[in-house]
This record gives sequence, C-alpha cells and structure tokens, in this order.
Amino acid sequence: MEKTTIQEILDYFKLTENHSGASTGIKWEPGEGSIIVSKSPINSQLLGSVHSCTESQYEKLAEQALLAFGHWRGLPAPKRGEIIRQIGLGLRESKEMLGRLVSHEMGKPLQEGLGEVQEMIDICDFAVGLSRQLYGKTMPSERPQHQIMEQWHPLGPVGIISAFNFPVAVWSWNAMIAWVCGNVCIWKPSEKTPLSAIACQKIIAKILKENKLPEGISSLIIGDKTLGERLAKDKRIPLISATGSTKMGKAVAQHIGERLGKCILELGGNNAIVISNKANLDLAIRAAVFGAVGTAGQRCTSTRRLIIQRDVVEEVKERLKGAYAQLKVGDPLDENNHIGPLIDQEAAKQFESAIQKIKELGGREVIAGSILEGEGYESGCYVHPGVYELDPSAEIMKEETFAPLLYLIPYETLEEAIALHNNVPQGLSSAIMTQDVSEAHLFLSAIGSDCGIANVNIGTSGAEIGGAFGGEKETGGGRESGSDSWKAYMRRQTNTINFGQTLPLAQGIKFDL
Ligand code: UN1
Repeated sequence: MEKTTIQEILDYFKLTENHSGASTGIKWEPGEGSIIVSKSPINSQLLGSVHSCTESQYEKLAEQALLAFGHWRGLPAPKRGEIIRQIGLGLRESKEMLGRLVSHEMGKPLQEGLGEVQEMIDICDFAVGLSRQLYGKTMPSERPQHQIMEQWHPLGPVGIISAFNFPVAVWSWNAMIAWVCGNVCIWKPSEKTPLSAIACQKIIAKILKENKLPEGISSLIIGDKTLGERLAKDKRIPLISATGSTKMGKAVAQHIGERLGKCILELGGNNAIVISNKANLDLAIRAAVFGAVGTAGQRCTSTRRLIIQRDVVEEVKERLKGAYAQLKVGDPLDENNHIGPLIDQEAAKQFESAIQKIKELGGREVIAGSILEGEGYESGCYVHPGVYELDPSAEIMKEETFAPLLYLIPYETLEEAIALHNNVPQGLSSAIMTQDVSEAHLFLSAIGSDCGIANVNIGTSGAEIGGAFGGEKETGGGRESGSDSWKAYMRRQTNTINFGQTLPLAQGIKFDL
C-alpha cells in the first residue's frame, strides 16, 4: 500500500493552497484569477486550489515569451540541449514524487504514473541527441557556381494545450522538442490536473534559475477553455500543439486557421485490433485487455474495437471473460489494482449512457460495464469495464467514448476486416495480431490500416517516444515526439548562394541589359 502520503508530495513540490496558475518560468504571478480546485478522483479528496491566469497576466506572459525567444533562439542548439539534459536529470530525481502526484490527481495506476514520467525522461534524452542533429539538406543547383541548402530555424513562442489523461508526458514531448529547436513554450494544461503541471514547472524553474536563463522560456498558464481560445487566437504564437478531443481540436484549428498559424493536433482515437485466426491468442488477449482497460480506457490510443476472425470469435470471447474476471478495480496507488477511477463523475455518467445506448441499439452484452458502488468506490468515478457485441454501422461505435468500453465485431476475410477497421472518422492507432507474414504486411500496406500508427502483434497503446506519434482523419494529422516530428516546430529556409561573378537565371531565362 501507499507509503508516501499525499501531504508529503504536496510539500515536496511546495504546492500551497491557492497557488498561482501563471508563471513565466521561475517567477509566479500573484494569485488574482478565479479559483480552480483539484480533487482526486480516487476518493474526492481536495488536493489543492489554483488561481487561474487572468487576461492581463496572459498579456504580460506573452510579451515576456517574445522577449525570451530573442535570447533563447540565439543560443547554439547543443547548448539548449544541455539545458534539456539537466531537465532530464531533474525529472529522474523527482520521478517517484511526480509519478505519485499524477496518480493522485488523475487517478491512473502508480505504474502508469511512473511510466508517464519515464516517458518524459526518454524524450529529454531524445531531444539532447537531436540538438546536434537538426539537419538540413544540400542540393545541386542547375546554375554554375551556385549552391542550394536548407536550414531549419525556430518559430517563436509555441502554445501547448494538453489533456488530463497524460497530464505531464504529452506536454514534455512538445516542450523538449520545441525548446531544442529554439522556441519558447507557453503551456496550458488541463484544468482537471493543474497541480501536476505546477510540479513540472517547479522542476524546470530550478534548472532555468541555475543556468541564469531569463523569464519567458517556459510559461505556464492555468485556466479554462477561454484561456485556450485566447492562446489559439494569438497572432504572436506561430504554432499551437493541442491534444484533446476532436471537438476541442476543431475549435482550436478554426482559430488558428483564421490567422494562418500552424498547428499540431493530436485528437480522438477509435483504435482497433484485428485478431486473425492465425494469431497467437495469448498475445492477442493480453494486448486487447491492456489496450481496453489500461488508464481506465482514457488514452487516445486505448483499444475500443476488436475485429475478430469468425473462427476464433467464441474462443476470444471466452478468454476475454476469463481475463476481465481477474481485473481489480480500485485505489490506483495500490499496486494490486489494475484499474483506477475515471477522471470524474461526469466521465462515469458518459460511460453509463453509452452502455444504455448500446443496449437500445440491440447490442449484446459480453461483459457488463457498470458504475461501481460501495466501499472504496465512494467518489463515484470507478467503473467495471464492459465488452459488447454491436453492429458496426451503429453511430456510437464511430464515436470515442473515453472510458473502458470494448466492441467486438466478427469478420470473414482480411479485406473485410480492413474495411471495417477503417470505417470510423478517427485514425490514430491500430494493430493486427497474426503470425502470418502476408496478413501482417497487407495490414501495414497502403491498402491496409489508414492510421498514423499501425502495429503487428502488439496492442494499440503504449507507443515509445522514438517514433512519430499522431494520426489521420479526425485525429488531426499532427505528429509529435520522435522521428522527424521536430520539423513541425521549425521553419524551413531554402538558401541559394551564388559564389561566382555572373548572374545566370534558373530555367534558362535570359535577361540581358
Ligand atoms: C495520449 O493518450 O494522449 O502510446 C497519449 C501511448 C502513450 C501516449 C498516449 N505513450 O499510449
């Protein structure tokens, strides 16, 4: 059971009552805005309260960020990498405390809270390496004594809007890469997890201070939707990276579109695993169960649909029943439990009404989903995950219910499975479970999965930071984290250099005076 108390964690991060929700990096603005409370979904305990960032504080912060950009972009990229290296060390030092805070505030199992901080450490390491690898290309010119090359330059202040389900890791994917690229960051975390964000800001502040860096490199603004809108509409912010629901992303994209800004969107998923009759079912069941119930089904990568070859449908159903019967729902800080609470009662109600709708649509219950009551479940946020068979044309199956709900869909041929798989508006993550190499490659091919992530013999969630992360269609098209995602945080400049003493024109055009 829990050894470190929540009070010890709050003390460690100096999370005092009515903490300021606006910071330029090291300093905190005076608490002036309305109060946002942080309540743990584990037991409804009040963890703390935060002043939201006011409009005038936002103005001040945005100006400070612009000033800081002038300094930060002038540092050599490997010097910026050195700061990120120190942040990685800071995170290593605070891993246990931050992981626990995330579990308390968001409700995810401690293992996942610690995993989230590990993901932050990993992206720091990646960003440090990247700081010496912001490569541009050179290309031959068609003109004599000319050289063409590309350079990558920073954009300016980058706005980061993050969601409650990954209160700290997704911010770090964006911030570490954005910083190494020479940008400064303004972070608006979810107002459901403000304390985890403040704790991160404090870890960063120490390093900024030790390195005598100016205010404005790492700004934090805590507030509601209006503050997010303010950021999205702000012409001084060339790039917004937003994670959250498709509804939120569409609103943000409109504001950014109006001012022709850039955006990276990582929105809803409706991820499926195709289970072939040639699958190793031991792997398939483990992947499906972790994908469906991990983080209580509140990952954008959570498995929401299983598309199962008819020959193995019955066996998969039976094995799922066996696996679900072993699941323990309860206090996420107790390592015996697999599933913690949903983020709030509202989420539990949405889960319940989705089940109601499934039943009205003639869905068949394989494992009953329900809101749990009784001892340990008093917060009203705990649910038992559900599994249902439903006709795939049902509208509800095309929507992302952010809870542990799994749909089973039978198929005959792999072509049919792929068609069913792709027939949803979202396109984040996908997987096929098969030992057949032809099936695996078909799924990964251009006529296979239409998602940004497509896996073989592993589930839909739990991606590593080294790959580019994001998806297509209503998932928004953005890519974050590894591979060459960094390019979205920079502007490309094409340089043509004439080292001769004549001025030949391209395309053979003659213009003699
Ligand atoms: C999210 O849910 O927004 O791949 C991110 C995963 C995690 C990240 C999920 N590494 O499941």
